[in-house]
Amino acid sequence: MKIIQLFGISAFASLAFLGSCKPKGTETAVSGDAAEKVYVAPGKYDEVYNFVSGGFNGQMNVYGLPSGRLLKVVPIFSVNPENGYGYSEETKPMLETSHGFIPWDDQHHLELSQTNGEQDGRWIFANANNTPRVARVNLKTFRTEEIIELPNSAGNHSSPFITENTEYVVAGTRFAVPTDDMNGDVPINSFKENFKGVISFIGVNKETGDMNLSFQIEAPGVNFDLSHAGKGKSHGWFFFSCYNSEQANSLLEVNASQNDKDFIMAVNWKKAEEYLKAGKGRKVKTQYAHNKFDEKTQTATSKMEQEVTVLSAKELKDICYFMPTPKSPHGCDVDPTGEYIVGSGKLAALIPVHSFSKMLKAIENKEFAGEYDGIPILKYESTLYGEVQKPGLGPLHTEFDGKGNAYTSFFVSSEVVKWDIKTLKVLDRQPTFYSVGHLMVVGGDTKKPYGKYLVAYNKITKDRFLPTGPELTQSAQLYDISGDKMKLLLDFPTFGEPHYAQAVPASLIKDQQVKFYNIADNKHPYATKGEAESKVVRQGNKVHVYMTSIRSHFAPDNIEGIKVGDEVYFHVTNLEQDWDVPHGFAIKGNQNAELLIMPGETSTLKWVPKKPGMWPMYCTDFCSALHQEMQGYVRVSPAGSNVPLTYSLNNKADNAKSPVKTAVTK
Ligand code: K7E
Ligand code: CUA
Repeated sequence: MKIIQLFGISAFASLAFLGSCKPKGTETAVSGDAAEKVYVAPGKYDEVYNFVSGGFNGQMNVYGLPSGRLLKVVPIFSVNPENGYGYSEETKPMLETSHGFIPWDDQHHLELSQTNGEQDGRWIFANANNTPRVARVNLKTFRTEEIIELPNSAGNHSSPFITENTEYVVAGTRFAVPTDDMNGDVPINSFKENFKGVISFIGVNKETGDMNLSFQIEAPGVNFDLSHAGKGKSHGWFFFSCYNSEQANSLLEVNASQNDKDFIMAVNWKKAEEYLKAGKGRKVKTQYAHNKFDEKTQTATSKMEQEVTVLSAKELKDICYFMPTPKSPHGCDVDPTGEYIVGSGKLAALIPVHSFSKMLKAIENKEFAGEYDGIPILKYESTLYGEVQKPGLGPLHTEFDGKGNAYTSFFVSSEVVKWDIKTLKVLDRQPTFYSVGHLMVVGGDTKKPYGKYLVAYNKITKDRFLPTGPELTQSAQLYDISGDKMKLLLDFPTFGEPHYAQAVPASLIKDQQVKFYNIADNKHPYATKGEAESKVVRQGNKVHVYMTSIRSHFAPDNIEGIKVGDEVYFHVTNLEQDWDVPHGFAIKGNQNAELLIMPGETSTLKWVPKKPGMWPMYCTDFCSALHQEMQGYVRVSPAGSNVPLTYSLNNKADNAKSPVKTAVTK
C-alpha cells in the first residue's frame, strides 16, 4: 500500500491514513463493453452537458458525456486572455471587489438552478473560495452575467448551494473571522471571543436571475464546510457541515481533529425570513461589490453595496440547531426525498445518516445535549437514522440516483461505495484512480436524479495519463450506474482542480442557445452598426476608434495621428449576423489580451502605445479563407507631433458624417 502524505506533516502518525492508498488490479477494472458505451460517433452529440468546477483556475469547464470531450471553458472568477474576459473594458467590472480588481479565484462548487426541485436549465451558480463571491452564468450564452461579493465572510466554501425553487443561493464562511463591523485587528488567539461563522442567503429573482444579498445569519466561529438545501418535506431548511468545533486557530490538522463529533447545522430559513420581516436583524455597514453584465449594452457595471442585515443565531433561538456528526464532516448531502441528511466525516469510520423527521421531533421535544455558543445541540441519537458501518476510509461526498441508492466517495481508500439509503447496507464498491474528491450523478442533488452516469473527480492521477513534468493532470472517471454494479467506462483529464460538478441532459439546454446577438438590439454606447459609421474621435488624449469587423476586414484599417501619451480605445463591433463567426482583435505590444467578439457584439480593447512606430493589428480567429488578410496598421507619432488624426479603409475615408471633426485624409 502506497501512502501519499497529502497533509504534509508525517509526525502525526495517527493521522497518516489521511493520505491515499492505491487500489490493486487497477488497470483491468474496465468492463468489456465500455468502449461502446462512451463512443460518440463523429458528428453525433453527447447525451449530457457536464459542468465541472475549475478549482484553482477560477473557471468552469464544460464536457460532453459520455465521451468526456471538452466543449468549452467558461471564465468566471479568472481573467481569460483567450476571449478577453477581464481584459476588455466591458468585462473588467465583473472582477471588481471591495479590494479592487481581482483577476483570479478558486472555484469549487457549481449548482444548477432548479424549479420544484428539478433542473430548469436556466443558470448555473459558482462560488469563489478565496475572496468570497457567488457568480451566475447564463446557460443560454455560457457567459458569466453576475457576481456578488459576500461581506462578513472569508473562504466562501459551503456555497453556492440552492433551494428547490432557486429562492436562495447560500454561502457559508469557511474561515471564521471577525465581522466587518468589528475591529479585525485583534490577536489571532482571541478566536473564541471575536471570530464568527457567517452564512449568507442570496435571493434570486425568478424571472431575471438577478441576485441580491437578502440577509446573513451570524453563527458561532466554526469552519462551515459544505451544505445542501432541504427538499420536499425538508424544504425551508438548510444543512451545513462544519469542522473545527474546537475553535483552533493553528495546526488545525491536529487541533481541529480532537472532538469526537463536530456538527451539521440545520437552519430554518423560513423562520429566519419571519424574523427578518419582523425587523430582528442588525444592519451592518460594510462594502461589497455587485457586478452585472447587461446583455443589451454588452457591458458590465460594478456597484459597491453598503449594508447587510445580519440575524443572530444566538439571540433568535429557533433558527439554528446543531446535529452532532462524527468526525470533521466534509460533505453534507440530502437525498432526493429530503428525509435523509448524510454527513461525511473525513476522520469517521462510518457514515452517519440523520433523519429530518426525527430532527423535527427532537426539536419539538427539546431533546438537547446542551448548547454550543448559544445554539442548541440536539442529541446524536435523537436525529440519527442510522450509520453505514465500515464503508471505507475518508468519506467525502455523497450523491444519489433516485432509486434509493447513495454513492459516497472515499478519498483515503480511493473508491466509490454504493449503499442503500433505507437499509444502510453497502451494495457495491469500485476503485477510483486515485483519491477521489467529489462525485456527481446527473441531477444527483435534485428530487429527480437522471441516474445513469456517475462521475468521480480525482485528485491524484499518477500513472493514468502521459506524464507532463511535475504537475500531472487531474481527472474524471465515468461510471455506468444503471445496473446493480457500477461499471467504470472512461477516464478523462480535467483542468485546474475539479471539485463539485453538475450535469444536465443535453436536451434541456441545447436548443436554447443564443447563436448571435441581433445587431439592431445592440445598445452598446460605442456600437458601430455599419462600416459607414466607423470613425475615430479624439477627446483630449483619449482616442475612440469606432471600428467594425466583417469577413475579412476591419473598418477603418489604417489609422494615423495617434501620439505617445494617448489612450486608445478600440470599440470593435462584429457586424456578422450568423452563428459561429466571431472575429478577434489584437495589436502589437498591447499589455492586454485579445478581444474575441461575437456576431452583433461590441467589445473594447484599451491600448496605450509607449513609443512611436508602426503597429500592426489583426484578427486572431480564423474566420474565412482571407482571414490572414484581416489586418491593418496604426501609426504612432511622438507626443506633440502634428501628424493629423486620420483613418481610412482602402485609402478612402468613408465617413463624412463624423459628429466630431477629426481630420480625414483622402
Ligand atoms: Cu474539493 Cu467540495 Cu472544496 Cu470536497 S471540496 S473534494
Ligand atoms: Cu476575422 Cu479572422
